[in-house]
Amino acid sequence: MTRSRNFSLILLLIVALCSGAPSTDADRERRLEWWRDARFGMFIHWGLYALPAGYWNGREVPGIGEWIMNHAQIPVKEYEKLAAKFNPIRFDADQWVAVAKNAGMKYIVITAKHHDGFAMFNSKASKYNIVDATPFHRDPMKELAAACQRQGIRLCFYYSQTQDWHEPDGIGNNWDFPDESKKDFNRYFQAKVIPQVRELLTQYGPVGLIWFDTPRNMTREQSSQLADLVHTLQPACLVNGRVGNGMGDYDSAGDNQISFAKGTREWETPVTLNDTWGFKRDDNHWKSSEVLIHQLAMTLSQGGNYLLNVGPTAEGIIPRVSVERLAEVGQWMKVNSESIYGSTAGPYPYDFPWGVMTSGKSKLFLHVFHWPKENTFTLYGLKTKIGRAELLSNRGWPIQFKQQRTKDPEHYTLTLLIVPQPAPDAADSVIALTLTGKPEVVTELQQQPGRKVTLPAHLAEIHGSTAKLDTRGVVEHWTKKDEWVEWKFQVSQPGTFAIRVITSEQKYGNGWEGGHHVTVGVGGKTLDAVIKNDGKLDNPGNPYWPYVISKVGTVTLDKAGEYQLSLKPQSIESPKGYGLTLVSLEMEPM
Ligand code: FHN
Repeated sequence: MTRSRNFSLILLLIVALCSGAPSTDADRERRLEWWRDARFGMFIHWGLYALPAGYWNGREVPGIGEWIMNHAQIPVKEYEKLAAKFNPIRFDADQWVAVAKNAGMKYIVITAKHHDGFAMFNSKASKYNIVDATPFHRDPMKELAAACQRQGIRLCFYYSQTQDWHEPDGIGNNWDFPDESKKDFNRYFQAKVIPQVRELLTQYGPVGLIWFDTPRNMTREQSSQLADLVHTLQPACLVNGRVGNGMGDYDSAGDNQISFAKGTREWETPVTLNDTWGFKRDDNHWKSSEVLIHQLAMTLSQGGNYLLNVGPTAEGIIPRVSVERLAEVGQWMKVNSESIYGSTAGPYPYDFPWGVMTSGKSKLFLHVFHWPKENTFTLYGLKTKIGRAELLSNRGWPIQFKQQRTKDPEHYTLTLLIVPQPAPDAADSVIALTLTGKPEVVTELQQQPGRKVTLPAHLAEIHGSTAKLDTRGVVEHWTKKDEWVEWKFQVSQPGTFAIRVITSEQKYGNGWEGGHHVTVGVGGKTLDAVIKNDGKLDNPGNPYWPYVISKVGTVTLDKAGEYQLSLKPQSIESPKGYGLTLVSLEMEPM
C-alpha cells in the first residue's frame, strides 16, 4: 500500500471519528456479543456516602444510602467535608475483582460518579474527585482496570448524567440551588458530563459499557451526544438504556425488577443484595443466596442480564455478608454456569410451577426450584425430540426418559423416569435436555403436570385502552370497568379447581387497591367475586412487589380440551389511581 493511500485511509478514519458517524445495527450486535455471553455482572455503588453510612448528625436517615445528601438535604459545603475524611486504605482492587469472579460474574459496573457529583476517579474536569479532594490520593478506577485486566473481567462505569447535587446547574439539588430560573442544565452537561465521560473512556483502557442513570430531562440531542461520544471513543463500548430517549444499546429494567415477560429487545436488571445500593451500616435485610440464584435464573429465563450490587464501606471493604452470599452463588455457578453463560430465554412464553427455563445452543435448561416429591419429572409441550437428559450436577449419568405424543387433542409429554431424591441443589437443580433439532414447543397456555393452570397477565388478551402491560408483565392502570381480559388455555386433566386472582401491590408495598367487583367466566359458568386481600402470596423472587391473593370460588371443567376464561370487572375502586393490578389468575386443582 502506498504512503498516500495509507494517509487517505487514516484521514478517512479521523473524519469518521470526529463526525461521530452514527453507529449501525451491526455495530450494536457486535458490541452486545460479550454481554450476551456474560449474563451476570457486579454492580458497585461506592462513594462519599459510604462514610455517613445512613446516619447524619447522629440520626438515621431513611431510604437508600447513596441518597443521604438528598434525603437529609445536606448543604454542598457540609457534604464536601466528607471528602477530607474519605481514606479507604483497605481498598484492594484485586480482592474486589476476585469476589466478582468467584461469584461467576463476568463484568463489573462501578459508580464513577453518582448523584452526589463526586468523581471516584482522577478527573481534570472537576477537582471534586477522589485523587484531588481526599487524603487517599489514589485512583481506584485505575487499580480496578488493572485488576480486571489481570483477572479477565470487563470493567464498566456508572455515570449519573443528569442528577448532580454538587453543581448549581445539575438536576436535583433544590436546597442549595432553589432558583430554577438560574439553572442551565446544558451548561453543566457540556462542562462536566461530556469531559468526564471522555476521561472515563480515555484513561482506563477498554471499557465494557457506560451505565447512565435517571435520564429525566435529557433531550434527544443530549442523549445522542452521549451515546455517540461513547461509541466514537470506544466503538466496542455499550451504552445502557438509561442514557435516555431510546439511545441505549439495550434496555434497562427498573431497579430490583424481576420481569416475567420477555422484553422487545435485550435488557438488564439491577438488583440490591440488601435494600440499599450504597453502604448503610444498619441495612441487614440480606437476600438469601437461594433468592439470588432464583432471580438470576428468572431474569435470564426472560432474556435479561442480572446485575447484582455490592456497597463497599468507606474503608474499602465489601461487607462480609455480601462476600459470603456471592461465594454461595459462585458455588452454584461452578456447577451450573452452562445454563447461564451464553444462554438466553427459554422457548415457552410462561414460567412453570416448578421453576423457569433457559436455552443454550442445542440444549434446554430446566431450573427446578421446587423439586418433585415423586421420582419422575414431567414436562408438557416439548415437540422436539431430545437425545439426552442429565443433571448439570451429575453429568455423565444420563436420566432415562420417555417422549409421547397423543392426538385429539394434540398433547406432548416428556417424562424423566428417575430423578434422585432429595433435590441435588436445594435452591435450583438444573436439568439439561440435549435437543436433536431446533427447539419447538406448544406456546399456547396449558394445564401443567400436577393439574394446575396458571394464566399470567402478560399472556392475556386485553380489551381496553387504559389497562396496559408494564415491563414487568403486570396489567396496570386498570381503572375502567368496561375493560376486561381473557385467556385461552388447554386442559388435559379435567376436574374441579379453586380459582384465585393474584394482584400486585405498588413497589415497596406502597399501596394496593381492592374492593373491585369482578366476574370470572369459564366453561359456561360465571363466578362473582370481590377482589380482596385473602392473604399474601409467598413471592421471594420478587420481594419488592408484594402479591395479594383473592379467592374467587370453584369451578368444574368436565372435559379435556380448549377453554376460554374471562375476567370482567363490574366495578373498580381506584381512589389512588392504581385500580386492579393484575399478575395472574390461578386454578388450583381440588
Ligand atoms: O437513584 C439511583 C439509585 O441511587 C441507584 O443508583 C439505582 C441503581 O439502578 N439507580 C437510580 C434509581 O433508579
